[in-house]
Amino acid sequence: MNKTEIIPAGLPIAAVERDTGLLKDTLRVWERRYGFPQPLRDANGERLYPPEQIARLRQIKRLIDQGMRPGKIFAADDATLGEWLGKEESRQAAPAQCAELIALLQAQRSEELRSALQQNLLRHGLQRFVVELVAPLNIEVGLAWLRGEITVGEEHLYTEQLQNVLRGAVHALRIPGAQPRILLTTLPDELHSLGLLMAEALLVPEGAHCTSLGTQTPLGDIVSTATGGAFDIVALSFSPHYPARQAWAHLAELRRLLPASIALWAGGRHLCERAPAIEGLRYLAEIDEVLIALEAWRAPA
Ligand code: B12
Repeated sequence: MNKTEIIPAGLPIAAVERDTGLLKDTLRVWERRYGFPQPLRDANGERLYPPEQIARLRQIKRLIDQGMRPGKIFAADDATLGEWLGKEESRQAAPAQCAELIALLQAQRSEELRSALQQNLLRHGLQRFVVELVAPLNIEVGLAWLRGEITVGEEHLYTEQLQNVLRGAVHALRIPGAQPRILLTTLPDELHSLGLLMAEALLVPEGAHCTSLGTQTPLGDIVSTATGGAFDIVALSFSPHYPARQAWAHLAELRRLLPASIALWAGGRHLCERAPAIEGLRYLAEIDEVLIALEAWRAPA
């Protein structure tokens, strides 16, 4: 949000539905059943949700996505909720640098953030930087947003600085005539773009040619670009925000439209559980699995 805008007391129900992914009906039922959320009312009597209630709703949605019952969640206090959320995301302890980098982000010291990222990249090398620092850092940034410790604006700032650093490094490593030719993008409604750049940063040092279309490419355009540009592989990225069922349906359709000679890779941890097997489609749960997929593609049949 622009800092000069007047900040309203809260958001209307439709905006809360968009932000949290919780249906309007669910919000109203919870209000009756659990006494939360407790929206304010505007001059016309319409519900207005204050930011701190929206922050808590996001946390509740995360836990429900993990299979926890609403009754159990609503009975918990803030500390317990925080504990559950911390456990769920931090599969392994985040590297020590994450806290320092997030502090720079919170202070909006973007130049220092960029230079700290750059130093880490030089220290570890591009591929290790992506796998060992950027992947856990993304999770920490997402959690900080969830806890209301950073704003969406700061999330954008983070993405911009990281993109600058990664793009610079990838650009310096490109070689002409590299093989295979890999086309990277996301489907419409998927705005998260870092997965594309992270995959590129792992693939280009291995001598692959990568072209990224950025986010939100319609299926038809993916097919025409992949065939017209003589690509060998189409690689897509899905954030946890993208509904898995929707992804599987679009992937089946895309697989049907693409020539069999073009491989299709779908990156996204949450797509891999209970995923329908589709011939000619490879699911990749973690970012470094792209290297295994590349090796398999290159191996003689
Ligand atoms: C930066 C960011 C944003 C930026 C994106 C800017 C940009 N240009 O990319 C902005 C501010 C726009 C944004 C918006 C939103 N975001 Co956001 N965002 C993030 C953040 C911090 C990083 C996302 C990212 O790109 N990660 C990089 C990828 C690679 O990491 P990953 O998704 O964890 O992927 C892993 C695997 O799935 C796999 N993988 C993924 N892609 C690929 C691709 C290949 C080829 C391979 C091999 C593997 C692979 O590898 C990764 C780890 O090894 C995450 C936090 C997080 N935990 O990721 C939240 C997060 C994804 N966002 C979230 C939400 C809720 C939103 C918004 C709804 C609200 C908001 N924050 O404003 C909107 C929705 C936008 C939309 N319609 O898509 C939630 C999603 C929760 C959920 N389960 O639904 C997260 C998880 C934050 C959180 N902790 O709640 N976001």
